[in-house]
Amino acid sequence: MLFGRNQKKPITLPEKKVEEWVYTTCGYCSTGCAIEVGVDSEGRGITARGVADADVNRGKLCIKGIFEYELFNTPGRGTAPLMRERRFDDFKEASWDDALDKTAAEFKRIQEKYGPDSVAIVSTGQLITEEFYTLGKLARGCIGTNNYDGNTTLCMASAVSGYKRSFGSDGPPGCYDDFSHTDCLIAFGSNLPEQHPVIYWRMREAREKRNFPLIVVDPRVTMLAQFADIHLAITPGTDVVLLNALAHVILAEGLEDRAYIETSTSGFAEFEALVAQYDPVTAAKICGIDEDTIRNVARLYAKANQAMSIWTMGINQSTHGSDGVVGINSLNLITGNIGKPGGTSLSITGQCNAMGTREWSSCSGLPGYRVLENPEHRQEVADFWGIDPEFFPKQRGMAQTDIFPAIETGQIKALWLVATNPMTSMPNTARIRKTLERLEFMVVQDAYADVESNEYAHVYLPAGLWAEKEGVMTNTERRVNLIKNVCPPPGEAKADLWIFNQLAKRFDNGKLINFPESASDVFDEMRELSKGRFLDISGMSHEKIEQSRGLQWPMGETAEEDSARLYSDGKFNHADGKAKLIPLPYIENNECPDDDYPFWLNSGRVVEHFHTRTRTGKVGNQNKFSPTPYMEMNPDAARELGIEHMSYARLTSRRGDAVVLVQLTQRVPYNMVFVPFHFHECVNRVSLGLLDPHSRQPAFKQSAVRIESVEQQAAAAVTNRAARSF
Ligand SMILES: Nc1nc2c(c(=O)[nH]1)N[C@H]1C(S)=C(S)[C@@H](COP(=O)(O)OP(=O)(O)OC[C@H]3O[C@@H](n4cnc5c(=O)[nH]c(N)nc54)[C@H](O)[C@@H]3O)O[C@H]1N2
Ligand SMILES: Nc1nc2c(c(=O)[nH]1)N[C@H]1C(S)=C(S)[C@@H](COP(=O)(O)OP(=O)(O)OC[C@H]3O[C@@H](n4cnc5c(=O)[nH]c(N)nc54)[C@H](O)[C@@H]3O)O[C@H]1N2
Ligand code: SF4
Ligand SMILES: [Mo]
Repeated sequence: MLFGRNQKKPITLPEKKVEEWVYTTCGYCSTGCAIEVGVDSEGRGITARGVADADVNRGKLCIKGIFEYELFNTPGRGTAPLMRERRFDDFKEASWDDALDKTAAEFKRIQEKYGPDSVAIVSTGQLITEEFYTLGKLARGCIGTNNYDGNTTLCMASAVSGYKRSFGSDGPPGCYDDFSHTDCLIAFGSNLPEQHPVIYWRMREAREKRNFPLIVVDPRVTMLAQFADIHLAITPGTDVVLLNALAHVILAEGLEDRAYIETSTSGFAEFEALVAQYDPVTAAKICGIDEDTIRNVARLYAKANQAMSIWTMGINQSTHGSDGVVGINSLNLITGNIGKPGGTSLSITGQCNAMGTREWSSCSGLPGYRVLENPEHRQEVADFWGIDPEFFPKQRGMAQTDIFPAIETGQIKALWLVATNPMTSMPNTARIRKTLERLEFMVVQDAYADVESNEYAHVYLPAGLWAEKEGVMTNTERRVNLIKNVCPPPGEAKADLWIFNQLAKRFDNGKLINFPESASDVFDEMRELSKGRFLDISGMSHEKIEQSRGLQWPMGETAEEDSARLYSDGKFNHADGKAKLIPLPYIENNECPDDDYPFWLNSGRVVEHFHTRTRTGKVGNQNKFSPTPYMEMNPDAARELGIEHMSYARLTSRRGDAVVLVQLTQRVPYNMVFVPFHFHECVNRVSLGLLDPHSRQPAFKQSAVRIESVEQQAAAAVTNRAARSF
């Protein structure tokens, strides 16, 4: 018998008749890979490939991007507007006019009865930027509610808040090219190989060439941690303590960049006084990293010619999320590692266009990083749109995580969800259910009619997704890239831009404000509004963006090139031009394990699925690899509880319970379990989600549970329901 090579047949790809390749950008994660979709003679997307000369991905795609074109034909899509009088009645198909008339009429009725802010809008990080800008016009300029925010509060709010506190503005200062220049990298709470596979590939390639040390801070042994030189298995929620201790060692040993601190930062004295209290011995007791390792890492980082930090949800989703970001920024400020090749504080963004919503949606302010609190900003935008500035609120309204409690207390009576699925993604599902039942009126605007939150809607508006539409998105490294239209949305479904424009016509100010129909006309407005601002995009156009395979802001009108980095001149956006070093006292305020609930509950993601699986749950090549809700559990802990590998277990918290399949692995420590959050009626039935005081982001990664084994058959019934086989 022959083994090995001789026996292998060459791989053959099924012949596909591609007539045209259409340029797009991936609509899943924020890496921002450029994709070409192969379209056949009937205009159907039939295959895809990475764009070879796109700097971001250089021809690579991950498993989600490769099969994204299959979404055009997935079950569960909304193909007509739906309406019902009473919640839980059967939905009936409706015309667009009826659905939009009803929506506008109900918003107006409720606003008249309970005040303008009684209607809330919760949007997303997954629309196209031109759509975000248009939704902002509609929400701020026409509907006039102040309670308008996005699911980015679940995701990037801590990064935004931390950037603003340290540097005076949002906007990640670095780029992927920094991996090619760095001499040391720390990754905090970020599982790049699974969550940003192509950024990971860029990092790994750079590391193979230059062999810089990789330090991973994560309570789990993630795939990234497996490849690290040093893995710091931190006690959950205590990164701030580690960061204070690293700064302590750097200052105590004189390893800081004095010149940079003097010219480019303020607040050093207070910062130094605070970190003096966090010597490695004291810190080790709280954060669980031994004192010598803390010292070694501090020296390695500070002595590197240039060092960089990246982070994702392990930092942001904590009651100390914003402080964690500030701590990372301060580490880079005291070592002079901002705005230089290989030296940066780079938050790895989550959703494909979480950056676009921060820049242009007006969610927490006004477009182009303008704020409601600034009268000049209100005037500029009102003049540009042609409305009275008094129409705008004078300060920011509620964050997404405050909107839901305000529904509970009756302050908010109507809710419009745009491309977000809180029934699965918010903590404490039972509470969210009760909350949504209190609404007088709810609208869901989603690409999928079978999205769980739609159970509670009175009106459902079917939307196009990804390349069924057209426009730009901004990725983690501030790169604005283009999605071109591949095919129309299915049935009667419409692009979100069209839906916003039609709804605007039903409000008084919608007659004053111009709502262009094409994405490139909307882009022209954004370009105009961006002139001279930090996020200037006036030197870009859809054509230039496609030609360059994406351009990084700022790029002013006369600029010849885009900008790889921010703050390279050492000037920041606080009034004095300096970055702030902010002291961060640590107070333990999470729900920690105790005798009744002895395990940390950690949650996150797997590579195959995206969020609440409305999309990836229906793509064969994703769902088949990760079909069931499961839990990573340490074998030693399991043995003591009599729980076996591949058996079922019940997780119980103070909120509720969930049943999961047990995967025994040393990936998690003895007192922790990890559950992917992709499945409905699973981990978010038990999670708590205490809020960060600055960013209002929930601590999805820290709460406490107890665990017991469950009889096999009873469990299978529960998990099958959660896995919803499509
Ligand atoms: N395949 C896939 N990719 C995605 C997504 C997806 O759903 N699927 N979603 C996208 C989005 S929106 C986001 S926000 C990103 C998220 O990307 P990541 O943040 O990389 O992913 P998570 O799995 O949520 O969490 C990362 C790690 O945080 C660790 N962690 C938990 N607690 C702590 C702590 O106290 N300190 C530290 N240092 N670490 C901790 C967890 O153990 C986990 O390994 O992924 C994006 N990419
Ligand atoms: N326990 C736990 N919970 C978490 C997290 C965690 O780590 N642990 N992570 C949190 C994070 S970081 C995030 S970002 C959130 C994500 O939470 P969600 O935003 O609620 O989850 P998604 O499934 O991404 O929801 C997006 C919806 O938009 C729809 N959609 C996609 N494209 C379009 C479009 O172009 N137009 C319209 N109208 N609809 C579209 C999709 O079908 C889907 O229903 O979850 C959070 N929840
Ligand atoms: S890494 Fe992110 S952007 Fe790139 S193909 Fe995968 S999901 Fe899409
Ligand atoms: Mo996210």
